[in-house]
Order: sequence, then structure tokens, then C-alpha cells
Amino acid sequence: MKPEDTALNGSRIFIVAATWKICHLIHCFKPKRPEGNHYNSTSNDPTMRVLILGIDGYIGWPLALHLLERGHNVSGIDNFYTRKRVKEVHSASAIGIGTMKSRLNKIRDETGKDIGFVRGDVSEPRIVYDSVKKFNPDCVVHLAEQRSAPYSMIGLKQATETLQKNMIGTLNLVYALKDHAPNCHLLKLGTMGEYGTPNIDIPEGFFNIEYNGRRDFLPFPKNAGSWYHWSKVHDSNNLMFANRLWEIGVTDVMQGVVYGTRTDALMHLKSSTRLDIDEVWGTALNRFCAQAVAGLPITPYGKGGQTRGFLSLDDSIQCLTIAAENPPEKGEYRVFNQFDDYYSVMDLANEVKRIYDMGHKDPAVIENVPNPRIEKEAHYYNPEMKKLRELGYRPRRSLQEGISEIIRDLEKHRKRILGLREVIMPRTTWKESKGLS
Ligand code: USQ
Repeated sequence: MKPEDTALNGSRIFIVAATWKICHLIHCFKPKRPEGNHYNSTSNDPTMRVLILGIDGYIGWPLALHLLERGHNVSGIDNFYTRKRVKEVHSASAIGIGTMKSRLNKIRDETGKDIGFVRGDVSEPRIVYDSVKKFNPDCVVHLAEQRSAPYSMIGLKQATETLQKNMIGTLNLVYALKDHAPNCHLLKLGTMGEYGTPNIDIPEGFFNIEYNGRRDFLPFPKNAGSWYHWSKVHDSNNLMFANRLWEIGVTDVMQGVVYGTRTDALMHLKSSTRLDIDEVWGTALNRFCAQAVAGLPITPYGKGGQTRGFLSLDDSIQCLTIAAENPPEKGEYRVFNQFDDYYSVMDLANEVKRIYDMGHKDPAVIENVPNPRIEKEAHYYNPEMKKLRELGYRPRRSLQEGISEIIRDLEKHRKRILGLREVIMPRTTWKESKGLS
């Protein structure tokens, strides 16, 4: 894709929508039962013991419900870090989620099954060691990291916290697995942002390179754009090394920006996941929908040609489930690029406006605000995404459906969103990240 192609016009949106519909009709993804978890080699039981670090989060909670519905034994750890830090920037989830206790009780009432839960911080080695030893997981899904790029750029304190917490949590986990569950699959959430926006195609983790007449198959160079994204790069390096040392089976997921409010399991079990829309914790498409609903301008930063991979929450859960149920070989380190399609933020803003305007008499307004980040605003972008498709991933929600659902769901919480108006417009700037103060 050339730079000028990044501005997705109406016809591409239409083609994407039509192609998606056809794919959906043809493939209509049916989750297959695990074909046998080779980590559980002593039994033919296809169900797994899955430990989710960060179970209270946007992805952690719906993933727990989905895995539970698929018959797996699910347990989780969380220290409510996101709840606490979101409150600190005077924000809150746009959709109320209740306490962990009330969530767990409700799921028990709905399903008759329990999700195990430990309140704790994975940057404390004892918490990770005790949980791994006690639960003896077949798979650990590690989502318990500080996940906001703007948060990591507020200042030195937040940058330090992000780098320390994220890297130490992952380090604790690989040591705990080596000592107590060496055959467990580590499914770790990284980010497409690790690659940056190079002027060549982005492979899935590794690429063939020839230099001075010699060839090798090497990790693709990383070029992240925030302390947060760099923390994930450092994690990936540490995971590759732990894998080399102790043969821990790792899936390092390079995930794009996730959007949406719904998954099948959330709907069946009448539960909700958090949805952040403020300038620090909210992400692009969710924010654009919230801005339209709040009557605020939709804010593509700068020229808006920044192009990223996106996927719906439902697809994110589907992909993580596929990865968990199809573990790597013993000793394998593999990288999955995880997104449905890629779009420029300007195209997404236009699409949110188009969909919002169809159902409302006051049209949404788009305002290209000065970019608070340091990033390219027009660039080549062509990441590969083959491995998950080969394992059966088929997008289940189109972009248009996702946007309509977010707008509908947010409208039910309009009053709550209006209360967050002051924290929606961007304030955290990369250049002015605070030092010692
Ligand atoms: N952006 C706007 N307007 C907004 C908000 C964001 O134009 O109001 C732009 C940003 O400048 C950026 C792009 O949208 O170019 C994506 O920003 P984002 O805030 O939606 O996402 P990002 O900071 O990259 O991080 C999010 C998640 C992170 C995840 C990452 C995937 O917070 O946990 O790893 O998406 S990815 O972007 O592929 O690296």
C-alpha cells in the first residue's frame, strides 16, 4: 500500500464489508474442540487448565467467559491496576462492570461453574509462583501489563512503572513456569506497535535476510513509538531468551488495536467488559464512537494517515482461544500477528461519522487535532497475518457491525459518558513528558 492509499475511501470500506460478508457466509467459523492438548499428554481430555493474568481487564474478562463456555477450567489473577489508574485520571469505564466478586457470583449463578480468582500483582514473584504451583496450568494467558501508551508517556514515574511492571511480571512468569510447569504454554499479549511503521512489509516475527552475501532467518527489527510499546519489545526479547534457555513453549501475540463492546459469551452470560474512552486509557475507534455519542468532535490526530491493524473484541477472543487450543510444540517460540484488517485513523473517523449520521439528526463532527504523539502521519503499512487464519480464524464481526454496536451500547450509557467529557480530549503529549518534579 502506498502512502496515498492509506486514505481508505468509501469504496474500499464497501469492498471490505462485502468481502467480509461473503467470507462469513462461506466459513461461518465454528470453534472446534481442542484436538488434544499435547501439554496434557497423560490424558485424552481436551479441556485445559487456563490461568489468565489480568482477568479483570477489557480482554481478560470476556476471554475467561469464552473459555469457560468451551469447557475449560479457568482461573485468574488481577490487582485491579487498570481500575485504580483510570480513576487517577478522573475517568471510569464508560460501561459499568461491578466488582469482581459480583461478576464471579453472577457467572456462578448463570453457569453453575466457578472461575478461580486471586487478587495480586504479577510483579510480585510470590504471587506468580504460588498461583502456578497451585493451579498447575496447561496454558497461562499473560494480559496483566500496563497497557496504555499515553499513560507511559505522562512522565518519568509512569515510564518507569510501565517498564518495570511489564518486564518484571513477564520475568516472574517465565521463572515460575520453568520451576513448576515447564510444559505449560505461555500465551503472551504483545502488540503490533512493536514493529512500528517500517517502509517494508511486516512478517510474523521473523524474516529472511541477506547481508554481505550471507543469509539468516532473524527477528524482524522493532521500532516502537512509546515507552509502553517498547516494554512489549523488551518482553519479546526476554521471552525469546527464556525459550532458548528452558524450552518454554511461547506464543507471542502481536495484537492490533481492539474495539467493541460485545462477544457471544458476554451476551449469553449477560455480562459486560470495561470500555475506556478517555485520552489516556481509551483507544482510537472506541473513543471515536464515544465522541460521537457525547456530541464531541471525533479526533483523528494530525493528518490522520496513521495506519494500524484493528480487530473486534470478539475476534480478539476468538484468536486467543485458537492460540490456546493449538499450542506451540515443546520448545517452540512463535509469533502471531493478530488483527482483522488495517485502516488509517482518518478512514475510521469518517466511517464512524457515516454510521452515526445515518441514525441521528445532529451529525457527528470530525476535527483533526494537533497530534500529541510523535509518529508518522502518512506511511506504508503492510503487515502479514497468515498463521491464525491457517489455524481457522475467520473474522466474525465486520467493522460496520462493530461500530454500530458500540454506538448503540454507549447510547445506553450516555449520561455516564457525558460525565467523562472533560477527560476525552487529548492532553498527554509525547514531547512534554514530565521528568523529575
Ligand atoms: N489516535 C487518534 N485519535 C485518538 C486516539 C488515537 O488519531 O483520539 C491514533 C494514535 O495517534 C495512533 C492510533 O490512533 O496513531 C492508535 O492509537 P490508540 O490509542 O488507539 O492505540 P495505541 O496507543 O497504539 O495502543 C493500543 C492499546 C495497546 C495495544 C495497541 C495495539 O492501548 O495496549 O498494544 O493499541 S497497536 O496500536 O497495534 O500497537
